[in-house]
Amino acid sequence: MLKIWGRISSINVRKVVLTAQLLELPFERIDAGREFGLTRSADYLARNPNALVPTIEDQGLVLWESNVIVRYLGARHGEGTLYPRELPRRFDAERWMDWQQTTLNRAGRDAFWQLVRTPEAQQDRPAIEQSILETERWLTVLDGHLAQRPFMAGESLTIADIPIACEMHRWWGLPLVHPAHPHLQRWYDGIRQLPAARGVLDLPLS
Ligand SMILES: N[C@@H](CCC(=O)N[C@@H](CS)C(=O)NCC(=O)O)C(=O)O
Repeated sequence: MLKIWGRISSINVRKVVLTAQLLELPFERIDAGREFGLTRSADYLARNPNALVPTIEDQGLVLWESNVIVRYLGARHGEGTLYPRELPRRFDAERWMDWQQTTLNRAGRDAFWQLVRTPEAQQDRPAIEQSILETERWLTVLDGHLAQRPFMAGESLTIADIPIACEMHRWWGLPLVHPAHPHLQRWYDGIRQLPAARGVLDLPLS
């Protein structure tokens, strides 16, 4: 059975759990990271020398890097559905996954860490404001993209939607006044209502 190491409070672990649930794969999740420790044990380091979560083991294959795990699970268990067969569509999806990690996540990190994981008296307001400014720029890009198509890479849900849905769960969970992005909201609501999103996109942030 697929094994997933990582605490569910991590956005990167949530991506993997959401993928497994969308693919209806049986899996075992082992809490690891932050308050759960384990990531510095010799066993864990042998699987993931970064001492970070998530890590998976599937049919003897050990993998880390959340978006790579999403790609792998899609390729192995969801070819033609979550993982597009046609190269133009597949790489369209791939592009948005890299964009999530390099652009959207980077923009939103400071606001998340400051507002959720930093005591109020120590919060860095200018860093929060900058993070909001940058993120809103990218949410406008997403809203325009989703005004033209139902899902990130076209007509149906693919691997591209997973990291971005997890990112939106985290961003829209922040105690901020959020400007409206109607197309992005419509897309996110559709994913959040899927049975596979339970225990992932309905969790409070911590
Ligand atoms: N690029 C990696 C980042 C992994 C990462 O930074 N994981 C964080 C949680 S989101 C972590 O392990 N933090 C330390 C901990 O939880 O102990 C991925 O996408 O998997």
